[in-house]
Amino acid sequence: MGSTILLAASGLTPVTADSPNAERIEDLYWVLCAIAGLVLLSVAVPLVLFVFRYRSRGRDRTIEGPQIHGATRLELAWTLVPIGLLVIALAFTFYKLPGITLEAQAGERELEIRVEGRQFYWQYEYPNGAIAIDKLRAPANTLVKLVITAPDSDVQHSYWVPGLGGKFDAIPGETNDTSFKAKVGVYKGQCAEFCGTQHAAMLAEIEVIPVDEFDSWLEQEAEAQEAGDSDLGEEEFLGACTKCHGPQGEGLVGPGLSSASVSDAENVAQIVRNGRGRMPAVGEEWDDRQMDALTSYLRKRFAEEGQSGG
Ligand code: HEC
Ligand SMILES: [Cu+2]
Repeated sequence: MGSTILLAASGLTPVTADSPNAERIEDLYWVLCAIAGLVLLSVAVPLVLFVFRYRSRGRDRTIEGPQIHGATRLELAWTLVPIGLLVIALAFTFYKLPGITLEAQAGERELEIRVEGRQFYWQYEYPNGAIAIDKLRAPANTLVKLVITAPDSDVQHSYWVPGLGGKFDAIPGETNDTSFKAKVGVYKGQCAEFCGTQHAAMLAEIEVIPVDEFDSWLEQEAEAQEAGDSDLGEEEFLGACTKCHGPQGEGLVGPGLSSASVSDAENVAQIVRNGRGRMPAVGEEWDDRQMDALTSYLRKRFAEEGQSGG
C-alpha cells in the first residue's frame, strides 16, 4: 500500500506496532481513520461541487430558489448511513478492545515491573528489587506487565511507548496496568502528560533483549546494586539530575553543581529527599542503596572534573 507508506513517512500515522496489544490499537486506528476519511469525502466533495454547480451566476440576489419539500430516500440515507457507520465503528472497537490487555496463558511466565513517573524521569523496579532509570530492559517474547504509578508527592505523568501499546496515566497514589510482549529491539517513548518545566526531557526507552541474556543481566544487576558497585548512581544522575542541572552538571533550570555543592553526602541526600526552593523532592522515597549510589557517584564525578579544571 503506497499511500500507507507515504502517510507513515509523513509522521501522520502511529509507529509500527510491535506488541499484540499495540497491533490491535493500530488496527482500530486504520478502521476509524477509513470511516472518518469516508465521511470527510462525502461531505467535502459535494460541498465543493455545489459551490460551483449552483452559484448565482449574476442572478439578482432577491430571486428565491426552488422550494423543495421532502426527499424521503435522501433523508433516510443520511440518517441510516451515519448510524450504520457508527455501529461498525462501535462493534469493531468492542471486538478489538479486550485484547488490549494481554493475559498470561496457563504456565506462561509473566514479569511484573513497577513504573513510577517522577519529575522528570521514569523509575523502574524489577521483582528482585533492582532499579533502573528512564531505560528499561525487558526479556523478548515474554509477557511483561507494567504497573504504572507516581509517588504521592509528585504530579501526574503518562507513560507512552507507542510501539508497545497505548498511553497509561501515572497518577499519584493510584496504579494502572498495561502489558507488552515484544521482539528484540529498542522502543522509544516519552511522558505524554505535561508535567512541568522539563516534561519534554522525560523520555523513556525499552530495550528488549533475549530472555537468557536478560535473566543473567537482571541477577547481576541486583547483586551489583546491593553491593554498591553498579552504574545506578550514574543512571540516577543522568535521569533525575541532569535534566535541570545540565548534562555536565553545568546548570540549566537549576544551578550548576560543583565538587563543593555535592561533596557533603548528607546535605545532598537531604536536598534530594526533601527538595529545596524550586527543586522538587526528586528522590523522596529513595532508599539508602539508591541514595548512596548517587552521592558516591557525584563525589567521584565532580572530584575528577575539579582536577581537570572543568
Ligand atoms: C526540576 C529541576 C531539578 C531537578 C530534577 C534536580 N534539581 Fe537540584 N536544584 C534545582 C534548583 C532549582 C535548585 C536551586 C534550589 C534553591 O532554590 O535553592 C537546585 C539545587 C540543588 C543543590 C544545591 C546547589 C547549591 O549550590 O547549593 C544540589 C546539591 C542539587 N540541586 C542536587 C540535585 C541532584 C543530586 C539532583 C538529582 C537527584 C537534582 N538536584 C535534581 C532543580 C532541580
Ligand atoms: Cu512527566
